[in-house]
Amino acid sequence: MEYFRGLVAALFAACAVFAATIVSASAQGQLNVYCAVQVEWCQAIATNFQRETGITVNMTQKGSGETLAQIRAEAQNPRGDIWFGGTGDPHLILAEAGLSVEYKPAAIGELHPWAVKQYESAKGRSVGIYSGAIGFGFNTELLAKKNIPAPACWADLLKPAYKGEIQVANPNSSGTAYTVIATLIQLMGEDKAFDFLKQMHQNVNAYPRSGTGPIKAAARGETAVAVSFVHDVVTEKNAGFPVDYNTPCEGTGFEIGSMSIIKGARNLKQAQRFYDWALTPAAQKLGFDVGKQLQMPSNKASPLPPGAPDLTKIKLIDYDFVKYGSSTERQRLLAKWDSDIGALPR
Ligand code: S7P
Repeated sequence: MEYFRGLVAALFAACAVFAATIVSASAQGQLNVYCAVQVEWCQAIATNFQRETGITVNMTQKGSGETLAQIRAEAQNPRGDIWFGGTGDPHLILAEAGLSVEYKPAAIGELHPWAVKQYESAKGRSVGIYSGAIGFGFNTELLAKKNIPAPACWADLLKPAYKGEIQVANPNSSGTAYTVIATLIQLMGEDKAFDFLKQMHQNVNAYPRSGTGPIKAAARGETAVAVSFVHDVVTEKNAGFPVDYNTPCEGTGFEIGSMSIIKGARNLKQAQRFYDWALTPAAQKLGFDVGKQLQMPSNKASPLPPGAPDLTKIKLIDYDFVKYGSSTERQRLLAKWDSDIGALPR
């Protein structure tokens, strides 16, 4: 009987703790995060933020172009509270459309100038969380087997040796691929850039949906060359795949991976708390810790992850984020890509 009483008391105590946990979790509220980095990193921010704050995180992972399209489609009835990650241009488009809200993060004074530039370009409606450069990833074993040199310059991608050997993502869904197009235009001028893309089309075997699709395909030996962010190449290399990268000899573009609070966010306070948290060095380590993600973090106190491409050693163009982050320019270029490149036979 004594044993039975003890058991009942223990059960009551456990129920009370459980109920208190639920009350405290719901008291902290919830947060709906749209996440455009790789899924391991997305899961880590959800788990860690939830553990540290008691705020329940619901996370959806998608590419940059797809996230922009979703937020636009939901504008009358927003379901997301915050957009974390993805290339900076679509975040600027969101800001220009008035679909994100101003917020001055506590850490603004601790950020690299490029991250603050994103904040200023968006008139306070977005901020840089990381940066990375475009380059060429390649499968070293496949290239050796086929006796093809690793591409070192944009011009190399047009050579007959690469026929059917290259992948680059579709710019409609992928922020990475849009960055590639904007980069080529800034390097060569628009007409030459589209001529280049037309010629390169002869060598392209697929335009996957996701920006990391091409380098994952190269890692698996399904394509020899991937045009992608070079940090994504190192991630595959660290996972043991025979890949390496070069950055283009003519110069290359880069991203300011960004974050924005969605207009009409139902959980605004929680979104602001996440915004501040995501800019701390402790949170900025998570991408590397869990998914070996190797972007350059935006907080000056966050160290460059070991093995990450050093942007100061890459020939970067003076990327015009405002121009290529304007919705008219983006829509015009995507329509042109669809008609001039996407519609070409293969
Ligand atoms: O892996 C991380 C990363 O390269 O992915 C983001 C990218 O925009 C999302 O993929 P999409 O190209 O499919 O949009 C980059 O911001 C990030 O560095």
